[in-house]
Amino acid sequence: MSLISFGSRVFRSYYLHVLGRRGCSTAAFMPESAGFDGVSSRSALHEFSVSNSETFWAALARHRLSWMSPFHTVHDCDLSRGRIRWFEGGKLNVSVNCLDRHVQTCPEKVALIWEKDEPGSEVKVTYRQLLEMTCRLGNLLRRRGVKKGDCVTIYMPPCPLAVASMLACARIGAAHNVVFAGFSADSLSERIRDAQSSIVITVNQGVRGGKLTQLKKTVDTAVQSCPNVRHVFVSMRTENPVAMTERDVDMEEEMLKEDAVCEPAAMDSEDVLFMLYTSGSTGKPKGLVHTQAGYLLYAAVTHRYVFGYSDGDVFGCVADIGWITGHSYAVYGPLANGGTTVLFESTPIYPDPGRYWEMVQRLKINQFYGAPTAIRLLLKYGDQWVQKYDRSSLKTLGTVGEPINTEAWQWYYSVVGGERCPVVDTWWQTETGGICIAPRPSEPDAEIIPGMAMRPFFGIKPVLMDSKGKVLTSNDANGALCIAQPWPGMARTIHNDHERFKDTYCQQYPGYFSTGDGAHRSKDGYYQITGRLDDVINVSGHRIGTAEIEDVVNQCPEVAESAVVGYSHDIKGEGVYAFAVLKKSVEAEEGVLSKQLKDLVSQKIAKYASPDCIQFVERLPKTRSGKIMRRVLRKIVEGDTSGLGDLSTVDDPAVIQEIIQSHDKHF
Ligand code: 6R9
Repeated sequence: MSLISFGSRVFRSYYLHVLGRRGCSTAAFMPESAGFDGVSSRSALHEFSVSNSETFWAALARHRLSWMSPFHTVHDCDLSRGRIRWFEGGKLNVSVNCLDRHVQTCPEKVALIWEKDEPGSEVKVTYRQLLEMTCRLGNLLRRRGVKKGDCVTIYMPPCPLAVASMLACARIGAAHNVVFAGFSADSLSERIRDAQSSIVITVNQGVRGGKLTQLKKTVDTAVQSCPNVRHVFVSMRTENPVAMTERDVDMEEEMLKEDAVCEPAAMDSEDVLFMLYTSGSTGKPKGLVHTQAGYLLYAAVTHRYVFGYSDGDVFGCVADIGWITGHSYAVYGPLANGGTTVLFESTPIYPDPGRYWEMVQRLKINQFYGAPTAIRLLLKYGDQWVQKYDRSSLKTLGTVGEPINTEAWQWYYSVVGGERCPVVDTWWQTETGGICIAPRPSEPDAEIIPGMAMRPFFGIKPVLMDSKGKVLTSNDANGALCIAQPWPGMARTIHNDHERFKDTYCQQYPGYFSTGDGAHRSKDGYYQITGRLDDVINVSGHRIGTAEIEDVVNQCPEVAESAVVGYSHDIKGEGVYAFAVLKKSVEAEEGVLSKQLKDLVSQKIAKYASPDCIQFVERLPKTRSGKIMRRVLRKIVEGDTSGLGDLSTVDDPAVIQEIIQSHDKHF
């Protein structure tokens, strides 16, 4: 029998417990707001939250978090200097908030459902079990010399021991640095060195889509150039042995020797909780730093209100824990709320394209949160893969990571959700810590426009800037999306590079947090993200978002997905170049289809937006988190294939070669 802890040595008896007992209280809609004068609607509450942010956030922080000592200052921020501090004076422990307080009220409630690669082999872990794993691991880390303020690197796929590792760091006051377990040895080693970790936690092998990956071997290679690494903790995901050295620690065996009780460290609100590396516009990845109280509070309240999460629900976020979405909505938000959260180890098409919906049926998932890229992929395979399964448990469908085109949105809403579930297109970033713009919360039947993130979350005040850095005050406007005042979940700095943090986020529009994204505010004041600003094309002086063109191209029934980039054009400044992937089994004459697509764009947007060139490709280059790498496509179009830039995040480098070859042949 396979167990919570890999390799079946630890916690065998836990499986004997009856799981899923309820009995935790159900909170009414934001009960904290009862004390806010004159607040009777969602929009009044939003208005209150931005105009009285101290009162608003203080009430939530007191209500939602358990403190060891109370904070004395709600916030002390100066965005222009990149100074962001929340809940100073307060002390708390994040693992106590995510575990101990729920163990007190409902110890046998399921905290984690580990959806392993093989369907039907899920493993459930209760709050009591997860606390015990966390404590044993916390004690082991302490014994191996990890102190408050150190940073532990975690290189693991989604699994209970990965979550326990994150929480064990939080328990003893160490920061964690989760590196997506698909990164290469070079990328891992760069991140370990930058984070100055002396401990790395990994598994012997990963299992994904029926294939094994040699994670321990990758760590072995990576740490060769990390002289600070003293120990590598290895847990056994599979039965296959791996070579162990003096430096390596058999994690599960050592955990058994540790006490199951571990004193939580009293942390200041602004102590570091974790860092997470993400790519910027330059080559070097940046380690964004999140701190304790503000991050946890923001993850918890956005999780509860954006998705309408209630006690007893099963939350299914399929993002990997190596990304911010996995941190905030597979781990911290749901656990802070005492929820049941799914850890998804597999892929959307393993063993077949029905995987998500079969899982929804089997685990009775109530909120499903995934990426548009996966929706577009599944849409290609047809409705039958969805309709085979009972999806009546679903209440809310979420998307994140990139703009969702209308066709994918409609398919998600109609076919997956049977027109019953609101689709929440959630906009946010590693930098923002949690969701900032989303259709919900709002009055239950408030409108949701396909492909629009719609409404700012409580405490978020979005503004659009014009090219001169002036705030655009009217509606029906396009501009650079900034956020006008700090919120608790925002990143505090870039590890070891506060200057870069200030330059990138605080100084472009002094006094505002600059997101790097473009957005449209509709006539009715709703927000739509148009894509990274570096993905906006200027054609003959007209600004056009690549996402807008893609949206139209994707509406063509033959097209599965597309990517549009700008390239330098003698006359127009920039031309429009589209890459299109056709649906399986489509047999169309490329010349005819190309003309059809160009006409469609002229018709739906404007003639200037019509692609100058359309290249049909088998696949698009993507990062491992599923983002299309338009930067690389732009270089290919411009013939600059020797300077493709940082490719460390590319999922499959062969795709790039395929596209270069077909580009050279045809254009
Ligand atoms: C959470 C996450 C952030 C960038 C962000 C934006 C894009 C995310 C989006 C979206 C349109 C949405 N993005 N959500 N674009 N609509 N709903 O993805 O974090 O990996 O840091 O990426 O992703 O461009 O700036 P991260």
